[in-house]
Amino acid sequence: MKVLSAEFIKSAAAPSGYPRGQRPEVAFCGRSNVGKSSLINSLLNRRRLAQTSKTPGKTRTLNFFLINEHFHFVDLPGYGYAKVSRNIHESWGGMIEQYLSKRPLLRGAILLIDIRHPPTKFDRRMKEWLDHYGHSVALVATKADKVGSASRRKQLDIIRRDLPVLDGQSLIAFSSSSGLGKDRLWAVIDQLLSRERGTGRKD
Ligand SMILES: Nc1nc2c(ncn2[C@@H]2O[C@H](COP(=O)(O)OP(=O)(O)OP(=O)(O)O)[C@@H](O)[C@H]2O)c(=O)[nH]1
Ligand SMILES: [Mg+2]
Repeated sequence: MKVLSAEFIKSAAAPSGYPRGQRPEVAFCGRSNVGKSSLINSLLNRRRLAQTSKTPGKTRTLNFFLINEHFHFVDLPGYGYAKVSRNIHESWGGMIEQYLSKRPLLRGAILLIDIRHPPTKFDRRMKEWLDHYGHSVALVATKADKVGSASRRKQLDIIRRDLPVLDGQSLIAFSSSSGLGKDRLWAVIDQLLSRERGTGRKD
């Protein structure tokens, strides 16, 4: 995919704030600090379009980006970060769930897992939930620059087994710092975007 234009459109906490129109969307989800916003910047060749931080909990609402005037990327708030209050945590969960369950324009969800750690119960629950609702899902193992190639293979096997990654779902080792996995992930996103609306979805 050649990125000709990429811009931040809006932030939203509820469906009334989602962008209007019929542009297809791809959403990025995963634990706080796993690298969702960094991955979006890396895919779009922009350093600071999506805001990133060393501290988990940076992205707190749904952030919509318009790419090539044609489709949206949706940067979702992270889940599973223990230090936010229970209340906030629940409202984040609600925000993510509401979006993922009620957005007909959603063509696919990219679920990010940190390559250095086995999937958590939150990751497994998220994956189960996405599969249950019949979403097209692709898995990305982030921060691949932080492990050597032997360990990378081993960790990918663990993720594939524990999540689990089903037949037909991609699992891509990715690094926002080195660009590893970028072309493969764009190919997957291209495919998701070219699909007809709502194939296989259970609403
Ligand atoms: N080495 C390395 N660091 C990364 C990579 N991706 C993200 N990081 C770092 O991980 C931290 C978190 O990145 P973010 O992109 O803000 O993570 P996020 O998933 O958007 O986090 P929330 O918005 O809190 O949910 C930042 O310090 C990034 O620089 C990567 O591929 N390699
Ligand atoms: Mg973020």
